[in-house]
Amino acid sequence: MDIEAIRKDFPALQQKVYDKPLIYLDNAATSQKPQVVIDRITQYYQRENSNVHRGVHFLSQTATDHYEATRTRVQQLIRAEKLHEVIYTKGTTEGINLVAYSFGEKYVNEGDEIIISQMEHHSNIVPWQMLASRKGATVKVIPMDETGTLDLEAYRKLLSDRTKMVAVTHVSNSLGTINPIQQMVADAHAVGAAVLVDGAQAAPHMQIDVKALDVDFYVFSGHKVFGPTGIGILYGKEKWLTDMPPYMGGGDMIELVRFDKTTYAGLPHKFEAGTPNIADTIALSTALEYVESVGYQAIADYEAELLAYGTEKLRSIDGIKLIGTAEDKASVLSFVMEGIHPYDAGTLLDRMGIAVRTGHHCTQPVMQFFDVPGTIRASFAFYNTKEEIDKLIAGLQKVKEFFV
Ligand code: C6P
Repeated sequence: MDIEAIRKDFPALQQKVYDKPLIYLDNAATSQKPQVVIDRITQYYQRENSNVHRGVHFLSQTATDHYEATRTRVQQLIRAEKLHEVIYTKGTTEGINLVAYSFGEKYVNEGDEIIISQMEHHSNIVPWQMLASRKGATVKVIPMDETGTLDLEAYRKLLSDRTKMVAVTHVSNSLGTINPIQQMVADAHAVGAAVLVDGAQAAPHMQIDVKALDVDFYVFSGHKVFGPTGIGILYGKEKWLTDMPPYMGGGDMIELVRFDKTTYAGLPHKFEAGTPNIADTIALSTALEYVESVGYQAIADYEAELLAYGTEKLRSIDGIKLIGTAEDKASVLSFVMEGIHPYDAGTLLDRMGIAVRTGHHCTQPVMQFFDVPGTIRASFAFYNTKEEIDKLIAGLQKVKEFFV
């Protein structure tokens, strides 16, 4: 990979903040966008702007073609069997809420159980709690150990014929842990439970194969895969989506509307009410094409190098404790500094031009488990470099000198 050439594709990486070259290490929150993605959005508004699925005129048909072409690209990328198993959402959060509501409405009843894990993002906790309280169901939690690895033995014990859904993250945003999804899916299916995988942090780092994983639902956000905000993907197996009720009512999701009875459109439109986010959906395809041109294997190899390098460097600083040391990890480094609040460290790093995220990262139960108020999190993308990690390490040394 020619990192210098790749970096030139990302205008945001060229800037200075506080007169220092920006070192962007907050990719788990959102990644930067290559110029081709920005250009694609502009092109849509300059020349193609019109509503989709509604007009017979040239612009509407052009927009519809481009908008639907993204679905085909996603289908091919994630190896979904059917095109209509790909549903557009606003992002991961909406995808999970859609499934929790709609799957829950159809399949979850009083006394049923939903299994999540201790390392879930709030987006994969709260919708299930809301469903459980609506239906009189129970949410059970798979525990993890001190390295941030799920206890699969405990998971198997939680599974029973009462389990209707297992909702688990593919990659933890605050620990970096990569969970053994294929195995977890097989275990869940053995008791007849469906599985939703939160792929928000996996999609930027690896090619997702929903067929090989055999997941029932898989969700991710465009903005973390170098695409725009406001567009996400929900993959669902046809057998579930067909029988699940719509999540929202409105235009584009209907077949016939009568005051006495309304019938719904087929998949995928049943789940896509209202004028969608057309420009960003189209530009998501450009983002995915860009990532594919860099190459998933090259990305994985390079990010593994960055992770190993960063881990070793961090370990060399006294008073730093890594949070999340599982064997299988994505390029996320979460840590605390003895005697220094993460927020203070983050604020000083910011003044050096280094963008990290500090706090609970929307995973309060993880912070509770490790008994920390929050962590400092450096999350790498394929455009980051070892030189940037060196600057982070030098920055952390300065933070230490400032406070100690
Ligand atoms: N995590 C982070 O800094 P949305 O906001 O819908 O695009 O994604 C929500 C979400 C769900 N699951 C996981 C594992 C996530 O990491 C996120 C988003 C960001 O870690 C913002 S809190």
